[in-house]
Amino acid sequence: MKSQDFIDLDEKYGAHNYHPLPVVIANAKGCKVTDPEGKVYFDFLSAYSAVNQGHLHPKIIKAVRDQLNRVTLTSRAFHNDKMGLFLKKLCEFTGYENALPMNTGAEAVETAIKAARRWGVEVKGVENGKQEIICVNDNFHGRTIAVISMSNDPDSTVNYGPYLPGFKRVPYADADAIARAVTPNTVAVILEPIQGEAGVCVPPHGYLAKVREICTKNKILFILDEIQTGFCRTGKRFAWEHEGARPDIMCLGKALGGGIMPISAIVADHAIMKVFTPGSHGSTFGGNPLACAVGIAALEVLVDEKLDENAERLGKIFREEMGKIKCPRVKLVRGKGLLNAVLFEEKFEAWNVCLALRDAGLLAKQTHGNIIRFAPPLVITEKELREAIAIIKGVFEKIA
Ligand code: IF1
Repeated sequence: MKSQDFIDLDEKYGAHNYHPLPVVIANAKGCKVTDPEGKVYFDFLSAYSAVNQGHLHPKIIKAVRDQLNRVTLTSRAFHNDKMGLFLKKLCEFTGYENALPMNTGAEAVETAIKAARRWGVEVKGVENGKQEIICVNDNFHGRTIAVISMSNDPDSTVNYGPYLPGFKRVPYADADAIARAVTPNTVAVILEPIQGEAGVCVPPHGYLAKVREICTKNKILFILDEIQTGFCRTGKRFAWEHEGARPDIMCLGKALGGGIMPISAIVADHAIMKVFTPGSHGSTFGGNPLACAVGIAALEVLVDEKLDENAERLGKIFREEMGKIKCPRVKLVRGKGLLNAVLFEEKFEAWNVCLALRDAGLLAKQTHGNIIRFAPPLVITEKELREAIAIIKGVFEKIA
């Protein structure tokens, strides 16, 4: 079968809830993927930062194989001999006292919302049903009904009502707007330290620290969605570290699964996590031994290979070299670490650029029409990165 045959199958049998770049991936290794015809591409999307450790990392694959010979699923009705080790590792990696494992990013966000609402009643003293959570414009936290109730993106919200009440939305990167939105019923503020889907929007330095301060002053939980920015992507283990603005709850996902399977979690200290009591929350698959074996290896790879330092160093090179490319349609290159985006002028259709990049051997995806996100696996070497930049340069300099 050829690429087109696979695309036709998706079109015929799938729901049409995506419009993918016409390319089929059949194999992958490290920062490269291969199509059924054998053409090799740089992967500059990394499954939206879920493969920070690179495709098929040997250490993570070994952990999977070993665990497959033992046990894969127990449910939480029983203990298993992997979950505790995973939670310990995750707590040590993040610097929090407790972790609660789920599967997808959206579930981690749901878990954080539930934790905050309970904490609001049981610790802060808000009347149940009156809890308010402040979120920000252009957020992306996932696809569930609760989560899209925070969104102002018509693509992900239209005709899915009724939406969940209890959210108040304010402009992003405006700490004063958050302060103004606070009421005695506010239990939490939730935001992304860098907005991924919005086009890699980096807020001005100091924003996160100010939000942290507002939350502390008003006894409000500061929740950061580090699902896309976390696990070394921005040059630190977590993006909040750039400002020392430690959140009360972190939502984690994507790269926690090492590119193998969906694994998510929230982390928080005991004073917050204690609101969960037996039966109050859970998941059939959350904390399963296969996921935990993967998670342990995924975290070890980040530490052993110093992927934070690699992202920091190569990110600087990337932005510097991209800045040198002569393309009058490019307005701005922005990002942190290896989470970067190129902004073309307003109304520019970047889809054709992504097609040209594909033909030249590099996969990237546009967002909002005129923005292309560049986020390779963090295991990419400087030599590979420079090869990739040469490909991008070749394509960009041909744009009329
Ligand atoms: C898709 C976007 C990126 C996320 C943050 C939670 C989640 C995500 C900050 C939910 C997920 C994914 C979802 C994926 C595409 C991708 C995405 F374009 F949709 F917005 F990365 F920018 N918080 N982001 O970025 O995690 O439940 O999906 O595990 O196709 O929806 P999930």
